[in-house]
Amino acid sequence: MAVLSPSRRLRRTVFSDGVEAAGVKAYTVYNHMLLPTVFRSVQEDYHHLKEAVQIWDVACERQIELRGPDAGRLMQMLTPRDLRGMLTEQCFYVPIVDETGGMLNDPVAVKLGDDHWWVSIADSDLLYWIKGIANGWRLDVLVDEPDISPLAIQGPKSDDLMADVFGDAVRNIRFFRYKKLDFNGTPLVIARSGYSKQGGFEIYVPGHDGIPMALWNALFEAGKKYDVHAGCPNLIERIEGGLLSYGNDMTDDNTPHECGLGKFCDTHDALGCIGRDALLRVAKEGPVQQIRAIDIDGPAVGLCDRWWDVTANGKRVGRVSSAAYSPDYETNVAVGMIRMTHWEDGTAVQVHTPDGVRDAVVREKFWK
Ligand code: THG
Repeated sequence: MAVLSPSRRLRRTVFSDGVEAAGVKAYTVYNHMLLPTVFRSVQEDYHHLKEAVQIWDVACERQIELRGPDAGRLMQMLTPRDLRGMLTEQCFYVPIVDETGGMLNDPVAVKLGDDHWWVSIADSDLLYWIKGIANGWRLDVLVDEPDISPLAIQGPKSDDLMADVFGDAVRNIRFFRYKKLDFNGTPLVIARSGYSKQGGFEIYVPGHDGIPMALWNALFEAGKKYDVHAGCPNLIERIEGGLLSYGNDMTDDNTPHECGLGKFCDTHDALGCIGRDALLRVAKEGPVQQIRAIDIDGPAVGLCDRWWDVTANGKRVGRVSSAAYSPDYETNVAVGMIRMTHWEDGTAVQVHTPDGVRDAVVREKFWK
């Protein structure tokens, strides 16, 4: 593929200077913003992520801020997950659905207070849907995209590195909780979360006063003894872990139940959720296709930049949307949407990759 032409529509991030100095080799575009995809190689980055600690520029996980007396009400209109028990200092992974129950995004919601939320979005223009609802319902809430950029610290040595910069208090942050901890006199929201299964944190970094690059540099300085490297969400590791990618693995054609996100839905109790009636209908019948792990035989497959048909006895039974060769599991790991006739663990299928048909096996569990 040819290179992308830079322009101001393809937004740089507050960490881009550091990412370039660290030798980024490839980017993708996510929420109209640069997202690194490779530093040394996808395989080298993968091994290092599982052994050490990495700093990720995930500024493209943009925040949508809801502020005002109706912020909580608006948040519940967006998702079938019941938010009533959610506390300040908690983060929730929340499917966002439209009036048909179709997935519009799968963000992390951060509750800063009853009247103050951040929605840390995946790759879709969710701001306009939320603004439309806020205005259409005449809600008393401000909706915008603040200058806040997540920086992820991921890998087994994350706790040690973060404790060196923020103190031992970081060690007590529980999964999907956050604390506000000081950096150079500014309190930063630091959550134990991130788009890998290797453990770590996400720091929500404000763009002002030189904080982003000062923090970036402080983390790299403290990280020398842990072999810290710049990294990014890793294709192989996230498929092994079954972390879904909106726009790749699911779209607005899919319900949360098809995506295996039924455990994040309490549709009956989510009063006010815009997709509630539609989801109550589909949840009663159950989905007829669902996200599955798929083990593809043979040598390393290429990048999946279009859906690959999945067939059985010549009949289409699904599609693969993400795939990569896993060095640790010595097979091609993949994510796909599979019809219920073939979604049982161990079902043999064929995957139609651009360089030929491969034998494959449907799995009920992901690798990690
Ligand atoms: N962190 C933050 N914002 C994000 C992402 C993130 N926005 C974009 C994208 N990632 C949103 N998608 C996901 C997908 C999976 C998870 C988080 C965001 C995730 N899932 C865990 C799992 O499936 O194992 C656990 C979820 C839970 O148990 O609550 O972490 O990564 N800030």
